[in-house]
Amino acid sequence: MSKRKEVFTDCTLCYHSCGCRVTVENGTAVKIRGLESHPVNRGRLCPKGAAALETIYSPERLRHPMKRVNGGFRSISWDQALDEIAERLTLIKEAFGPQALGVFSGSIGVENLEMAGLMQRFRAGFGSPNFFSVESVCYRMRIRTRQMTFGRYPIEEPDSSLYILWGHNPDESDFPLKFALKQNLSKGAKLVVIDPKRIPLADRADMYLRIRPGTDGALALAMMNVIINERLYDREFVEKYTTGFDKLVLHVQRHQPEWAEEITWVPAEQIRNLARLFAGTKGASIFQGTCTQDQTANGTQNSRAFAVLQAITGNINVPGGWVTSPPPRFGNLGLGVEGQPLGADQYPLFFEVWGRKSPYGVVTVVPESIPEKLKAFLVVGGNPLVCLPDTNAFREAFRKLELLVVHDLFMTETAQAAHYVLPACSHLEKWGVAYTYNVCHCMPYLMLRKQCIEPVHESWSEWKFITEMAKRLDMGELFPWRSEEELVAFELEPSGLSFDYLLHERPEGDYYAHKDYEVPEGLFRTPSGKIEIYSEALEKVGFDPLPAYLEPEKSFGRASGEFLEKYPLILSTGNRSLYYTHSQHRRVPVLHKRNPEPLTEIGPQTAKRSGIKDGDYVVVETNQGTVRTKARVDERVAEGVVFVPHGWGGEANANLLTDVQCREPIMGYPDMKSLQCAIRKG
Ligand SMILES: Nc1nc2c(c(=O)[nH]1)N[C@H]1C(S)=C(S)[C@@H](COP(=O)(O)OP(=O)(O)OC[C@H]3O[C@@H](n4cnc5c(=O)[nH]c(N)nc54)[C@H](O)[C@@H]3O)O[C@H]1N2
Ligand SMILES: Nc1nc2c(c(=O)[nH]1)N[C@H]1C(S)=C(S)[C@@H](COP(=O)(O)OP(=O)(O)OC[C@H]3O[C@@H](n4cnc5c(=O)[nH]c(N)nc54)[C@H](O)[C@@H]3O)O[C@H]1N2
Ligand code: SF4
Ligand SMILES: [Mo]
Repeated sequence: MSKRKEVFTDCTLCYHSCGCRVTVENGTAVKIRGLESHPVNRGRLCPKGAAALETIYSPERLRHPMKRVNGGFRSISWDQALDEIAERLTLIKEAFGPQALGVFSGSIGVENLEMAGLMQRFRAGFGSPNFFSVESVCYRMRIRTRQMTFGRYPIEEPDSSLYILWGHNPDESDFPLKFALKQNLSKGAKLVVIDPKRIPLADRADMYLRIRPGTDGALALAMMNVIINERLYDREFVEKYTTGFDKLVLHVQRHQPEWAEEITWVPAEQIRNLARLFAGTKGASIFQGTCTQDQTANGTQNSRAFAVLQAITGNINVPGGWVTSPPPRFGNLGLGVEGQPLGADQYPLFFEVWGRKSPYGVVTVVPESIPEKLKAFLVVGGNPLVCLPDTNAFREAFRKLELLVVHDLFMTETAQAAHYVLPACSHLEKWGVAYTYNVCHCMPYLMLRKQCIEPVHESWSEWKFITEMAKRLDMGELFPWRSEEELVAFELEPSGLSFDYLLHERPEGDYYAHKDYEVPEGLFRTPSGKIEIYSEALEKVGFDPLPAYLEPEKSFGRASGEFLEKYPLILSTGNRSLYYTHSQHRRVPVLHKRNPEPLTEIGPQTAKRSGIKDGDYVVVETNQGTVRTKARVDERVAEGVVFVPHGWGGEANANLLTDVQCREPIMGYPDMKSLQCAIRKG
């Protein structure tokens, strides 16, 4: 008799963690659908999620552990692979000290608590502070900055009265938001789009601002100028809850809309109108791009400016504004370790604010740290040789490693460069905790990720891999959980929602805390107890304590005339595609069919000037390298701007163009959005 079951679990193919129901027949997952009772997606799945089974049962999944031998790979057993890796790690530790090990997890580790937590525990047990992740290229900067300003992390509520999509395109990158937004637009909510590309949502917007990439901070400062000088700010909120407003008043006087018009390409009148609309709406939210605003010279200050705009208009803890909710309480997998990770001395605010430390090092300093400081690198759930900036710099550095180990589902570009490649379980093959804030008025939500099927081929979960490796390095006692279920139960225990409850009573998940719109005493956990418009934390490390504007390093304002002559166009990389997560999913035929090739996007005038027609092959060149793709000529793209998508490998890899030395000065993020390039037919 055939055995059939239906399992409620979450999708981790991107960080939204949508709920899904998986039908399993005789041990094989045969169907996947969206889970109606899950508040993030309410039964819907995006094309990636709907095609999850094709990813999981892909014929290209890694089958066995592999070892590099004579430039090729040979299959070996898990036991042998782990014995050899442990032996090499021990030798490296003896010769160079434990800090010579770096561990890295990609965006998968952001939504996969077990992955990131186990990696942190492993590196701490080994004695190395060097944990890196995409957190130092992605939205951690915004979290850090909001923490510095509010003492906590308020976020955009999906049901808003005024959506300001500030370098954010939910149609491609934010599946849950796109539904909330469209529903609220039909109920009368307003929409503003600030983007150098007229994204389709701009056609429905009340205002569309075509901004020069990398100049968002100047626009935000000019909005403050208008809001303050026209007395549109929320006086009561400012007086009661903020500190430093008087200094801001003086500070923004020089940032008139006309000043910003020259920098941003946005007409001064439009800036005034936007400032009035924003300040005149209670329940307005800036939805800042999830990485767009970080990967640029003014990154930290952009996030500061958005935080201050929300604060001075009183759009904090009001329905539709930025809202705080209680942080999750989980059993802590990460452990403390002596010393600071690489990059912490150069970019101290990324690592520590008011004694509150984060576990992350700054990944852009990794290439220069190899081979002197790092000898071994362990990559779990990431593809740095496509996704981190400056592929050539990383590739060259990785070549100098004594040991590179990759744990992944597929033979990625990074895996191809490794000494050992280890097959990993997909999310349907392991247990875990799925949590999210960004649903139903930001109420924090927890779900149990359930193992639906047995591991495919010889895949191991992170728990099994790390635990087995730890045993061989004499730190088995740090990993006492006898099963993955035990580990997950440990994580869940402090949350108040137990493993058994989430397994048997609420398989669709549950809210783990309630949120209200009050501003109770002690909400803002800053040294002053108030929202810090003037940030002493920034001042202490030598940066402007008030929101400021810095031109992109390679742009008109800062680069030499000679450089700009050679690279006259602005380059922005990494606009998302609904069909892929970063470098993933290109092997899935239904997804590949929908987005079959990388396309460099330019406006019609820019194309004409370079003699390029839609569909021509083009070469995009920066001071770092070249990329070759077909061109898409699209009048939606601002003239003078070139968009190259990221995540494609080979000659289309956008990170052949980026520069690991071109960094945001406060937190060390790479500039991926406002570089300079040239384009030609080729
Ligand atoms: N389908 C899918 N979804 C994803 C991901 C994925 O790979 N695939 N990745 C996830 C991750 S890890 C992240 S970080 C997020 C990224 O999410 P976001 O950073 O929000 O990126 P996008 O939604 O692609 O929107 C970027 C928009 O910003 C515009 N833009 C580019 N440069 C500038 C600029 O300088 N200023 C302004 N104002 N606009 C600019 C682009 O034209 C584009 O429309 O997406 C997440 N969601
Ligand atoms: N030029 C440019 N570059 C960018 C960006 C940009 O905008 N422009 N955006 C950056 C941003 S914001 C981000 S977040 C990064 C993303 O960078 P990465 O996270 O490195 O990118 P992915 O391609 O998602 O790599 C994830 C890898 O994990 C594997 N994987 C999936 N599930 C599991 C699992 O459960 N276990 C294990 N062990 N492996 C798994 C996948 O097969 C894949 O190879 O890219 C960055 N790169
Ligand atoms: S948006 Fe798509 S890929 Fe992301 S979690 Fe939801 S269904 Fe999965
Ligand atoms: Mo990201």
